[in-house]
Amino acid sequence: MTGWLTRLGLAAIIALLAPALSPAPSASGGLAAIVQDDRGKPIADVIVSLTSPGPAPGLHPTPAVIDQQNKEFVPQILAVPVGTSVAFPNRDNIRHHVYSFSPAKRFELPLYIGTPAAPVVFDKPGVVVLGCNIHDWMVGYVYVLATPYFAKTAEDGKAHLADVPPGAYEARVWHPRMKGEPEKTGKPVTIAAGDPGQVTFVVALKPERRGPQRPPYEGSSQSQVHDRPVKGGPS
Ligand SMILES: [Cu+2]
Repeated sequence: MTGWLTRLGLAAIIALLAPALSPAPSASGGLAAIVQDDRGKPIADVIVSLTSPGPAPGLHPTPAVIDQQNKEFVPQILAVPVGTSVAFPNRDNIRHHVYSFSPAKRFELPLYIGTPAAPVVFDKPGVVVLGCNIHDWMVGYVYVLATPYFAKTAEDGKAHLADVPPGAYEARVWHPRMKGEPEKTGKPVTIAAGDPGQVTFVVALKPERRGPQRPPYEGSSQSQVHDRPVKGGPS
């Protein structure tokens, strides 16, 4: 028993020391981004991304999750690299019916409780607007990027992009309610090893629409296919 405890203690000490013992990270840089409106108010949930004109960097997608919780998508805005599989577990005790008609990923997860059998693989860059066929107000976004370098701003409007190889990049921002195209937000930035660069974006958002809404169907005639089921009861 004592030996076991000693080993446990040793393991804990090693775990604590490991970050200090591990080799120094390879020379890479980072970028501190600040996103605010024209009055200097920070804007949260903005995706800041870096693209470079050079050879496409390797993407290392790791599985992600968007919950349905209290009849909302959580997180409401998720940025992922191309090739990411996203699971859509339903944490509510009512059924959801998640779908998207966006060109970057059309899919449908018919009425379900719990976790659908297969996650959805987001295999093309672009904005994927999520909806639920039962709950009109449920709207979410998967922003699929062809770059591994991106981050989402926190409540203070700040995002930090770490582990970016030094070089010349273009920084862009995206938010579902942003006025204008993300391509037009581009700012040239230079990432230097060990010296976090800084960039500030001033972004204008369209007013938030409250109340029941459906995600835009982007011109799809299929928008008529999903007639609303008759709503009844508390769902
Ligand atoms: Cu729903």
